[in-house]
Amino acid sequence: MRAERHSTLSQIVHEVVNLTPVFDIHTHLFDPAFGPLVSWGIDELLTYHYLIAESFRTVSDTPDFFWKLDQKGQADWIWKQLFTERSPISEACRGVITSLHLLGINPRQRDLSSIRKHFASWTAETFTDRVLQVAKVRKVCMTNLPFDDQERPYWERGFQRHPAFVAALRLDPLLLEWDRTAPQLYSWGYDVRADLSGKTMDEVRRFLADWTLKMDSQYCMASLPPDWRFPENSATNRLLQEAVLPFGREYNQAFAMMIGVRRGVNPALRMAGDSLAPADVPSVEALCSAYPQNKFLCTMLARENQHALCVAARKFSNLHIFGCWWFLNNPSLIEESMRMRIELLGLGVTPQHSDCRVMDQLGYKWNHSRPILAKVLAEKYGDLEDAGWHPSRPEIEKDVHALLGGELERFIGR
Ligand code: RAT
Ligand code: ZN
Repeated sequence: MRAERHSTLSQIVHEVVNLTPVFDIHTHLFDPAFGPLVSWGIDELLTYHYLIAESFRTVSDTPDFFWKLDQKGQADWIWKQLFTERSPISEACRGVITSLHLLGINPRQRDLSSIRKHFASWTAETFTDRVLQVAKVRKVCMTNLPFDDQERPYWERGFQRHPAFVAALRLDPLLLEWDRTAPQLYSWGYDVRADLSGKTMDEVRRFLADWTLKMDSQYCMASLPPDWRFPENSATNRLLQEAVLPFGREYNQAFAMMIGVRRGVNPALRMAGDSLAPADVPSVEALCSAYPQNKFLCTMLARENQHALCVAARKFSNLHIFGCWWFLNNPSLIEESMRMRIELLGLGVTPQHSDCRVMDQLGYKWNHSRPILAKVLAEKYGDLEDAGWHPSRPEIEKDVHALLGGELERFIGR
């Protein structure tokens, strides 16, 4: 009887998790209106930086030869190294296979040129709509960089926005490379100074407000190195405290922190050369405590930080934690962290985001994460049932909606 009840409940949970549309709160995807900046198709999938890093595990050469190839040549080489000379068993490799499968492309022949032909009939627009439908993603948050010379002109000109794509204002250059960013802001008409004196902070706030309105940004964000500390006297913290946080309070914009990346640990791998280290959770707690009127989102890259970060979120209602980021986006670690977060935080968390860079990846990332969420939730609802609480389907639907982006929308007030 108990086993039967659990299996019906588990079936309902799996169904609901599979059907609930997701708000994917952090990606590097672009609205199709960004034309050439939109990344999709098999060559982009194969040259994803996760796969570049893995492909160099298979050879002892330095990567120089690889960077001289055009993208098709790079994709051919990665396909050979990771898909034909050995089985594509890693999570990122499996992702390529799942992405193809979800698009109805059978990769069994192991023939890259015939796979390429399947993509020829799509445009960025039709492909985007197809992927959103297959992945059951209702809303995608981009990562938008006004400092980027390719991206900025689209915002300045304006464009017809796709209803599923929303923006997030990325601030890494502002917070981490002020020396280089100050002249750029100055040349755009903001009266800022390299030494942060004079009207600098007012002008940075004006810049943030202008771009938030231009993009209709949902929140602003930065990725911070593991050695970021708060409080501490640094240009990063001054800009944060005197510009970003006052702006956030005035415009009701949460500040998202992605902490723990060590950029360029192996520069020869270029974008694939970043690594990680444990970050400092007490700094996040100190920030949340010092600025109770600000809202903070946070994810950390190191597995070692996940427990303390959950505890921090229990202490500060202005802190919302999210995602299994990058090196944590693997089934074993996703399961561990989802279980821990739900046990410690209930539904007040966004357990996953995709971090997709290539449109096709939306299918695989959610296809791989949903069953894990369903497994963990089925277990938790089963335990609840044993304790005498019988969750109804509408209640489960409401909970899953919260976990798949709804709670984040509530938290940021959008
Ligand atoms: O996961 C990634 O693709 C990384 O390259 C980073 O972009 C990271 O997600 C970030 O937003 O900094
Ligand atoms: Zn990212």
